[in-house]
Amino acid sequence: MRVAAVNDLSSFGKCSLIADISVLTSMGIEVCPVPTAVLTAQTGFPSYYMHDTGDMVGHCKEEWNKMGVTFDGVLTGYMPSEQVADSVLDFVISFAGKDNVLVVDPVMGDGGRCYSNFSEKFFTKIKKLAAIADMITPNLTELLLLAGEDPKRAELGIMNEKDAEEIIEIANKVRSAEGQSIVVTGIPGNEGELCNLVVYPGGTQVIKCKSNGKSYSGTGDLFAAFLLGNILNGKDIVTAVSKATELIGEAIGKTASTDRNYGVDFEKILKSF
Ligand code: PXL
Repeated sequence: MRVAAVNDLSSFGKCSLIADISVLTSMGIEVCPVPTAVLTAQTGFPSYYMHDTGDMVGHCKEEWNKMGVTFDGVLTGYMPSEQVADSVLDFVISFAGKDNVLVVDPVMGDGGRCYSNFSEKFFTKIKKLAAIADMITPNLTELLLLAGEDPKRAELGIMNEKDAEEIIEIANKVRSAEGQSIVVTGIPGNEGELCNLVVYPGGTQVIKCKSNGKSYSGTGDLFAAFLLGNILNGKDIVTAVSKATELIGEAIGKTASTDRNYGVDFEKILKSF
């Protein structure tokens, strides 16, 4: 099995390519990174430097087409600009198809707020990418953005069945095709619980894990990578979401830092998954 992981490389934050490469490699899956940017730390830190990788995504597309390589899965995450998002769309059109699995994590914001790279033009590209994906893994802020609703409503949580029904309704508005699955990640539940809500061709389900109520950097990336790995390893969507939810809960439980920017200590638990 081989996956193209289209994401940034951030030295601090335990996110993006670090998460993708660690998780998928530990599952016996080859990872070919497509670096969208290189950063000293993820953009939630008060200060960071971002190195522009130029048209690396475009060169990956051209060179890999010359090599005639194919992928069983394509995973996309953070993109720094509208221009890079455009190249990612080209890359995906070139390498994702009906014979492989495309997972799009529409990284745009969190906690009701958009990240600094967000613009209307950027949003247009992300919407195009999300529309052609087999699976998308937005957090609540990103789901609301994709549904054309106010992201500030991201204070929504799942405290009861009615809350879940409301989020399912929004997810169904975003779903581009009957065959598409949407996993809404990191929704706050009762007593610090973390909920992931999956809307898939066979139905809907809320899957929960224990948490300390903090929203750590990189958990969405770990989740998306482990979800794709499980799907490629033959698990059904509900089992894959359950296992990915368990991984995040365990990783949060083992995390020493209370500073969300440093991410979770997933290294401590990966070998037991
Ligand atoms: O985990 C999402 C993410 C990925 N990459 C970078 C980020 C963020 C979230 O802030 O800044 C560079």
